[in-house]
This record gives sequence, C-alpha cells and structure tokens, in this order.
Amino acid sequence: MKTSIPQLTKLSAWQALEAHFQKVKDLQLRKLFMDDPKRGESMTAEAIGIYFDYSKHRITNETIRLLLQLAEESGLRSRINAMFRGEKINVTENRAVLHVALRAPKGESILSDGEDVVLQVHAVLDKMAKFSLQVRDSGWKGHTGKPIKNIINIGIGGSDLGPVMAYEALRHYSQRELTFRFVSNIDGTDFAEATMDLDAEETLFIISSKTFTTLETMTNAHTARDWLLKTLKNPAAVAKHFVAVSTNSGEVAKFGIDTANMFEFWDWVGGRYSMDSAIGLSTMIAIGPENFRAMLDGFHQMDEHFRTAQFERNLPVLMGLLSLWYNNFFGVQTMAVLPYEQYLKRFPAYLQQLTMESNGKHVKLDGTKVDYQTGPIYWGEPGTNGQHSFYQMIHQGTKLIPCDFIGFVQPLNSLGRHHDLLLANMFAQAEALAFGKTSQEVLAECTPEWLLPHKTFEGNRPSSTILLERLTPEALGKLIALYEHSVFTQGVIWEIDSFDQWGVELGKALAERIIPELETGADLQLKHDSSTNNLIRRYKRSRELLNG
Ligand code: G6Q
Repeated sequence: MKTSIPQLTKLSAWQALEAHFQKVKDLQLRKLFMDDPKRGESMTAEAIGIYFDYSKHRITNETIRLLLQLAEESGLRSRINAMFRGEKINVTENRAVLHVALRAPKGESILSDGEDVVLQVHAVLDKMAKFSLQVRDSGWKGHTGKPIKNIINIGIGGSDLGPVMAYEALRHYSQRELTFRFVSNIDGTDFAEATMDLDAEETLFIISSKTFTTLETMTNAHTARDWLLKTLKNPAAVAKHFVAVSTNSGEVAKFGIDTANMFEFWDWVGGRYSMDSAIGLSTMIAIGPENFRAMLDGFHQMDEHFRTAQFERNLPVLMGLLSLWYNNFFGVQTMAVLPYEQYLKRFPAYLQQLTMESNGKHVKLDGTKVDYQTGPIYWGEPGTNGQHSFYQMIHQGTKLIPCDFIGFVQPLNSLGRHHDLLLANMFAQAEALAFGKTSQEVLAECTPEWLLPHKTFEGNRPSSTILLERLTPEALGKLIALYEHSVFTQGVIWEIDSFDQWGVELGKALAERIIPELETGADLQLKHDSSTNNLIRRYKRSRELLNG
C-alpha cells in the first residue's frame, strides 16, 4: 500500500507538472504540428491490435515524461501488482479486486484467501457454456415443452449495463432466432414494454444480482414470476423459466429458483467489473460460448499488456495519464467518448458507470479529503449522430472537452460507401477540433466580416483516436479492459478506492423510509424537511384525486 508515499500534490512530479503546465498551457496544436512534422506518427502507441494516436493532445514530450514520472512516484507499478496478486486493494470493503481472474486462461493460478479463483472461474464458465448451448440448440424447454425463444435479463447497474452494452456491441454475432431484452428500471414500464409481445411459455428470465436483495431487481423478478404464472398457473414452472446469477444462494433458493440453475460469482468481482463473469450469461447465450471465450481472451490480452508493458507504451496508463492531465491541470470537467460504430451505441452509458462510480470520490484511502479534482464526467453518443447534436459545443463552446474517438477499419455491415463516409467524418472531427479554422481562412471564403467570429474555429481542442481492425468479441474485450485499467490508473494516482460505491447508499436508504409513507393512505406525521414532506403530501393528494 502507499502509506509511505507523500501526498499527491507534494510529489516532485506533480510540482514539476504544475510548473510545466504554466509553460505549455497556451501552446497551440497548429504550432506543435508545424514544429514537428512527425508528431502524428511519433505520438502514437500500438499494442495488441489497438492503435492509439495521442498526438492531438496539448502536450509535449516533456508532459508525457512528467506524467510517467507521476505514475512511478504514485506507486502505480506496485498497485498493479497488488491487484493482480489478489491483495485486498478495495480497502473500504476489505475485498480483493480480481476481475482480471475472470479472464485468466485455464491453468493460470490466482489466489484469493488461499483459494485458486481461476479454477472456480472456469468451472462456472463451463456450466454457463453447457446451459447456453442448451438454450441455443432448443434443448432447454419451458414448462409446457416449448423451446425458449426469449431471454430477459433482469438486473440493474453493474448487473445490467455490461450485459446490455455487450449484447448491442456483439449483436452481429448473436443468434438471431432468439430475442434478448433487458429490464432494469423499477419503473413498471420497463417490464411491461419488455414482455408485452412475448409468450410466457417461450420466455426465460435471468435474474442477475450479486446480492439478490436489490430493490429494483427483486421487484422486477417478482413481477416476472407473477407474469409467468398468470399464463402457466403452476409454480413448478418457475424452475424452467428462471435462472439466477448471484453470490447469494440462500436468497436465490428462497425466491424459488433451483440452485442447480444458479451461476455463481464472487465478492471479489465488483458489479461494474462483472460483465465477463456469470453476469454475462445473456451475452454468452446470444453469441455462444466460443465467442464469449474470445471476448475473455481480448480482456486477458489487455490485462497482460497493462501488467507487463513499460508505462511509456502502456495504453491504459497513457490514457489514464492524459485524462488526469486535463482534469487536474486544465481544470477540465468532462470527457466525451465518441464511438464511430453503431454497435457501440451503449458503450458511453456503460463507461459512465465504470468511470464515474469508480472515480467519483472526494475521500482518499486514508479517509482524508482530497485537495484536487478526481474523476471527470464521461458522456457521449455514437458518431455521426453526435455531430448533429452536441458537437457544436465541443467545437465552439466555452468548455474544453477532450474526446476519445473510437473507430474500426472494417465494418461489420459493408454497405456501399457507408464505412468510408463514417471514418472520414471521424478523422475530420478530430482534425477540425485540433486545428480549427482561422479568421483568415474564413475571410478567404468571402464571408462578410460581421460573420467572421461566428464562423471561426479556435481549434486547440484535444482528442485521442483509438483505431482497431474490426469489432469482434476479442476487440470488445480489449477495449473494455483498456478503459477499466485507465480508470484504475487514475484512481491509484488520486489515492481513492476505485472499487467501492458508498455514494449510492444514502438515496437507497431514504427511499426505504419513504416507501411505506407512500404506500399508506393515512396522513402521517412526516419527519423530512419541509420540501420532501410537501412533495410526499402533494403526490398522495394528487394520486387520490386522479385515482378517484
Ligand atoms: C457496481 C455497483 C452496482 C451494482 C448494482 C446491482 O459496481 O455495485 O451498480 O451492480 O447495484 O447490484 P446487485 O447485482 O447486487 O443487484
């Protein structure tokens, strides 16, 4: 652990970066590229099939050198090793953080509390594979003997965002005869719309919940059971139409799911790091065990790269350091993630949880408050849709918003000119952001003078471009692990626990208090603040009037 490491802002690399920032903050990308015609080639890194161009960042070689020094001084290397060794680096929950074990190949050994977790991982993967093949080959029959055609994953947060994103991302590889839906919200509309057109006899529910106590998931699971039994009448049907993914066999059994149909995972897998555990069961049914294993292999390749590569060529480290550079020195608040790949449409939503639940913390591992900024806001949409929406602000707004452009060389659906047009747009956006358009250039187009300020682009707006060959399961694994480890890199430097999420607890607890207050018709002595009291009364009064 880092107890011997001085406070972040006192590190010599940090102080050198502060001084360096004053020197380089006004540097223009136009000039940097003019001064070094090879910048676009030299400021790149490539590993395991990912090409990473970071030349369009407001940095010099010295910036990178100092950022790398910061990583060293922060003890990143030893924290990486501690994670891979299964040490309890999730300090506030006293847990190991071993999502890397979920993709370790058979035969490798990682110990947690004296047990080889890789063995356990592969036993579950084999069980998932057997079940997935049964569903895919129509061998798994519903209660009335009909094969399963619809799979509904019920889960929320880490038990939903990964599966949805992966299903969408890998839809190209999915078994098209099967329908996949994802229900997460406690808003009944989510369940109602997901099941409206489905035949209960052909529907399988996967209840995905690490704890099996989450309000949203358990409410939806009970609603699903009622929905099923409305058609199938017999409670024995539950065994054929419900399986569980959980760490809590007691609660699974209590719900009525045969624990033989429970797919296990472990407390050393954080929710938002669990999509490649049994939480990915829906993904495996969709794309098949072989593709799922290819995805795990992609994750593992990135894990190995992160664990072994020198920091100056280490993609997650470079990416994390660049994010930190803007966050802590330029005072940047947000980062945009812009995949030029329609199948990645849920990737930004997935990353929002990964990045913000992990690094949205203001207290350090030792319990003291940080005196610097931590995790930025991540957001985005796939290109080119975003271009016709919020890109205006990225180009000409008052906020600096570094962007990650993500593209693939080969399309999965090759249609005429589409793919070249798509990629042309991606390259053009990064170019436009970096180099802008000067007023002289605008003037040369015979623009009236009064319009000049509006049509000028200042440029100097940074971006990374991440280029891969093709969106395969393996490539998706690499991409996700890239962001996972970039988040970890930043969390280590900020000295925060990237693996807990205490910030979600208070709202949950308060909701538990308000639920009975809403569910009773009586006018209670409410003990909240005057706004909350008033809103509760107003809601109940209106509900009474509307419901008659
Ligand atoms: C993720 C969080 C959180 C969690 C959900 C669902 O890292 O822990 O998003 O995944 O709250 O929890 P369960 O899987 O226990 O239902």
